[in-house]
Amino acid sequence: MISKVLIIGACGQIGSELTYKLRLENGVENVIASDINESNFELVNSGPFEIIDAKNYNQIKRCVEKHNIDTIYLMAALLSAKAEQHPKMAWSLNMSSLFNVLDLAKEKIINKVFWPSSIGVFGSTTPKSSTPQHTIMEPTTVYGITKQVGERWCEYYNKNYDVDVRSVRYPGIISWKTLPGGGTTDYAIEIYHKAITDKKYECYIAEDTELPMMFMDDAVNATINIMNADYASLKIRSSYNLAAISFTPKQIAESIKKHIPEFEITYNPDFRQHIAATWPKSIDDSKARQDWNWCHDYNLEDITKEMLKQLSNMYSVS
Ligand code: AKB
Repeated sequence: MISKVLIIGACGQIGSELTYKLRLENGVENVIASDINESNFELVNSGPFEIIDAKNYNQIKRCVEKHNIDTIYLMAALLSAKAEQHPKMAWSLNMSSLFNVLDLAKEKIINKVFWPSSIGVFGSTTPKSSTPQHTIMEPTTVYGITKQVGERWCEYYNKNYDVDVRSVRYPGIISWKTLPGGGTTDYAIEIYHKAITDKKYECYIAEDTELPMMFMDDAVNATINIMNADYASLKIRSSYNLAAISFTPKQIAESIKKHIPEFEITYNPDFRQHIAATWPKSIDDSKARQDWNWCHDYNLEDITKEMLKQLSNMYSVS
C-alpha cells in the first residue's frame, strides 16, 4: 500500500524538489504539500496543498487526520545564517516543529518521520577532514545547536517510544529550481546565477574555505532512499553523515570559468565566513553507504554543467 505523505516546509529549496519527486513516484494525490504561506506559486499549484504553521501541533494533526497521513517529512527550519540574526525564532521554530512531529509519531497517529540534520552540528573542535560519524560536536551557531539537540531527541524518541524517525546530515545543497534562504552555503548557488546574469560574483566566503556540498538530485535521492530502507538496517537513529563532494569558492569559480572564461570572482567575507570556518571540510559517510547503500552521482563538473544549462534557460541566455 502506498503511504500518504505530508511535507511540511514544501515551498522551500529542498521541500519543493522532494515534493515533485515523491509525487512522480507515489502519485500526486498521495503527497500533500504544506507551508506557512503560498510563497512558491509553481509548487502550490502542482497538487494538494495546505497552509500549516509547523509550530502549531493542532494544525499538523488536523491535516494528518484529514488526509490519512502516514509519513511526515519535516523540511521547515531557519537555516544557519538567518538563525544567527533571529536566534530565539530559530530555536522556537526548529525545536517546536520537531517535537510536534515526533509527538504525533509517539502517539502512533503517524508511522514514520524524516527530519533533516546538517553539517552545522559540527563545530571548530570537530576533526575537519573526513569528519567521522561519531566525533566531537560542539556547534557554535544557533542552527547547529538546534540540529544537535534535535538529533539527540530523535534518538531518544526512537529508543524510548519506538518512533521510526530517520535523518541525514545534509551538506550544502546546490540546486536551480527554488532559491535557498538564509544558509551559509548559499554562495554555491548564487555564484551560478551571477555567472549567468553578471559574469562576476562577490563571494562572502573566503577563497580557500572548503565545505562539503551536494547536488539536489543526490540530496532528494538520499532522502527517499533512507525512508525506503528496511527498519532493521538503520543502526543510527540520531542522524547519518552524508557526503558527495567538497570544494572551495576558488575551485567552483574555476569550474565555471571552463564554460564562461570571462567570469570573475572577488572576495568580501562577512559573518558567514565565521560560520563556515567552524564546519568540516569533508565528511566520512561510510555508515550511510554501508547501512542503506547511499551513493552520490554528481561531481563538481556535472553540477556546473547542469546549473549553467538550467539557469541559462531560465534567464533565456543562449
Ligand atoms: C546552511 O548553510 O545553513 C545549510 C546547511 C549546511 O545546513 N545549507
